[in-house]
Amino acid sequence: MPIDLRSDTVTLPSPRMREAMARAEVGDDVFGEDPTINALEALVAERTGKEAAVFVASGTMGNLSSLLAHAQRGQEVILGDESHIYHYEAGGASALGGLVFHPVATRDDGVMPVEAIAAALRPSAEWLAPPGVICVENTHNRCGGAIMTPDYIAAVGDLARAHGLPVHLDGARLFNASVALGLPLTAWTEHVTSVQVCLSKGLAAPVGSLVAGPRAFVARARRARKMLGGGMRQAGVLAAAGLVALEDMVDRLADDHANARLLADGLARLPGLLLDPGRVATNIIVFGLAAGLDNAAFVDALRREGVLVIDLGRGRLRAVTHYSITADDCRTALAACERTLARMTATTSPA
Ligand code: TLP
Repeated sequence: MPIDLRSDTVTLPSPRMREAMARAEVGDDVFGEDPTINALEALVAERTGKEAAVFVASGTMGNLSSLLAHAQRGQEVILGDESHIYHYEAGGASALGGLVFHPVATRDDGVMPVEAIAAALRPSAEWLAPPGVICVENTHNRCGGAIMTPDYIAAVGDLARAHGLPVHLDGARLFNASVALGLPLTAWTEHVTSVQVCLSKGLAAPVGSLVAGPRAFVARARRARKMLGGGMRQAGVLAAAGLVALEDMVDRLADDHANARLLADGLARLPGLLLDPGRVATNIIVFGLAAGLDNAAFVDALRREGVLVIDLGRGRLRAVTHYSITADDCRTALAACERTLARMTATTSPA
């Protein structure tokens, strides 16, 4: 078995999840009659301090349903130019919702300065696409799992309120931020209109995300979910795994963070590898290679050593710790990185 550091999405369901899935009480969720889904939605609404929540198939569907519920065709989605919605969600909001992405420059620490967001809000004029929603992401995937502080999210919330706009939080890994800072989800969610949280990343459930927010918004998100083909029937078998994820898997994210620290500190010491370990705050490590070393060649050579990482493009590589990665795996992966880099450096240096 390779040491798979490509993503925390590769996590397999725990034995307790599989048992819960087999035993789950189910019904037709499109009729609102699946008791396990209803329980999961109620629990996530409570944890996020929102009026209601809806279970969706994926983080992508959760974000898209949210954007469709917040904004009208021809309106702008103000979002980070390094955000997941902008890079990796197949342009769904534009293709399916007629929304216009307005990307805002993101700093290396994942923050879009509030002044930059403010500058992106176009004034009212018949020739300008008006803003419809502001999106933030926490933790920040492409910026190395960086945590956005509650104060920052509050400042974005204040700006949005002043302009009468909703804020959507892509909280695919909000549980990581919560465990890392020892704060409840509400420390962030109280400042935003809606939030999407994933059960299928570090929490290791096989499928599913939830969107939470005000009751009227969630009703619109449910309609959008249906329109996208995401109205599921006896999906309580999936929600059952999600309930176990929330019970068993949240606190243990601290282990993933400790393993990421171990790996990051080791990687930062390797010649040819570029990483500021001080930037690593949760379970994601984004790093680079010194000039002259090829990222794709590194990923390939490391795969042959039994360690998988991914190339994010633009000179960045990513390693993610999760439920099936132990501290020993991190030590083994480090040794493999060291050997790989030593070989690559030997072949690129002049004879
Ligand atoms: N991210 C995945 C994939 O992009 C490959 C990963 O491996 O990190 N928001 C954020 C911040 C995410 O990181 C992801 C998944 C999503 C949304 C989308 O979730 P899914 O994959 O469930 O649609």
